[in-house]
Amino acid sequence: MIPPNVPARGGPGLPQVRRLVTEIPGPRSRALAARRTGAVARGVGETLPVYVHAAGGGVVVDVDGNSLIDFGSGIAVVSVGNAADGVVEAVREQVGRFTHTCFMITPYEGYVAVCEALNRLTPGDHDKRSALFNSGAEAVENAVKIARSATGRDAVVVFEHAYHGRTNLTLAMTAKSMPYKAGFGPFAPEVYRVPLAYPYRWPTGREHCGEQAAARVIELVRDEIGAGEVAAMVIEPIQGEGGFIVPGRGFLPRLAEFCADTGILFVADEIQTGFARTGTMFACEDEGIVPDLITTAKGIAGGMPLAAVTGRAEIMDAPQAGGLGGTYGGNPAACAAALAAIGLIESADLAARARRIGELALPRLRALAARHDIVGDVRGRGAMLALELVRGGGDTSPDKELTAAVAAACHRRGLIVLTAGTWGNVLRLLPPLVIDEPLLLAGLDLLDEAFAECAESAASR
Ligand code: PLZ
Repeated sequence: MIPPNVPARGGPGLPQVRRLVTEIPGPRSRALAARRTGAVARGVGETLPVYVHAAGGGVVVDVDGNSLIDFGSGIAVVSVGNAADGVVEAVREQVGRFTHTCFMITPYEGYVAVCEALNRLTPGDHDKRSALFNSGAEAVENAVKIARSATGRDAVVVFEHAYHGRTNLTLAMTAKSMPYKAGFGPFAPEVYRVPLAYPYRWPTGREHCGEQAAARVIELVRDEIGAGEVAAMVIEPIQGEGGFIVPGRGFLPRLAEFCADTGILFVADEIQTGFARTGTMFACEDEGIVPDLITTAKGIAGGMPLAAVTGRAEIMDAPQAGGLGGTYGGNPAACAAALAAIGLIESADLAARARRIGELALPRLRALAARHDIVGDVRGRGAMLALELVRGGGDTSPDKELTAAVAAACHRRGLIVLTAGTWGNVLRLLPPLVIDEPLLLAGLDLLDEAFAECAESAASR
């Protein structure tokens, strides 16, 4: 049943405005939350318990008829907008013909076409191959399988603050204990964690961070792990869940060069950064990196579950026939959605929109930081932006409680924002790339208000 005050359908036709008609969450959402408690396992997290009725462009409309501004995109997924017209039509057309056959049993064109698109769009003009999966974690797992098969080596190098997923191997690769890893071990072996070039917290300052961190990583890999044991170095070109940390310049190129010299495969996890989010099709293009393998998901398919591994043909073709796959990987509806979403990203030049979002938002965020010393760092690129919150008054210790309070103050005002970071002290902004400029600016105004409210109480503690 469609509740009163809510539109029948979502998509870009929804009024692009914030409109609050009840408190947040409203009564219908609260009733659903009560049902959830009795039905859904506690371990499945929740950021903002407004139950969604429809969404599109830059808004999410809840079951009470509130229209919220979306600075989360379902964690960087609906970059082309929720229920984008082309995506919805493509999925409808596909599921009207067939919903599933399993690509490994009787294949279909959509899967091949998505692989062709990935091979064309990912960095490097060498010969490439791709394989499709359902989730980001599954893509990362398969990248490791492929790297091990191609190199005959076991070890995997990952970084501080990394996030690669929640399956057993990817949890071993993920850094953060609470809530991701605690109680879920033992984890897969042969995963080694090394330092990340984290400019804001680099002991000798930002300037030499990239170079010094790379030197330290190389030393650890060469002397302690043993470069000849390492199949892959897996890195997010800008860390996602770890707090939108943009590695110090020079870090990625130096590591890519070291990997090339030592036969280690350089794997870019672009699951969160990919598909125009940071202002280029892939974030590693910013420093001219050409990864051996690249993992993608999220923004690839406008909200349908799809993920991929793409890479050098000789590496991708190393595993034996039948060694890669899964019942649903590259499901036809997800492939149809991906082809439509990729079409929109290219035809509407959403990379340029992402850069524009950064140009509009970064000065606003810097001004916010100038007003409130609890904002320790402003960072990000394109439409992947974050504020790192600290105690203030010269104390740069992370302030998780304050971050939660600011997020809650945004939520009460009808602005969906997410948090991130190993210490939970990063507020991150991931608007859909199609968001209207007035709506983006309205959201930034709400962020200012939320900070004004919370900074007062922070100052009085
Ligand atoms: N690699 C870089 O960002 C997913 C996870 C949210 P899946 N990030 C959001 C949560 O709390 O579970 C992610 C990522 C990077 C891998 C993944 C994993 O992708 O599709 O969630 O499996």
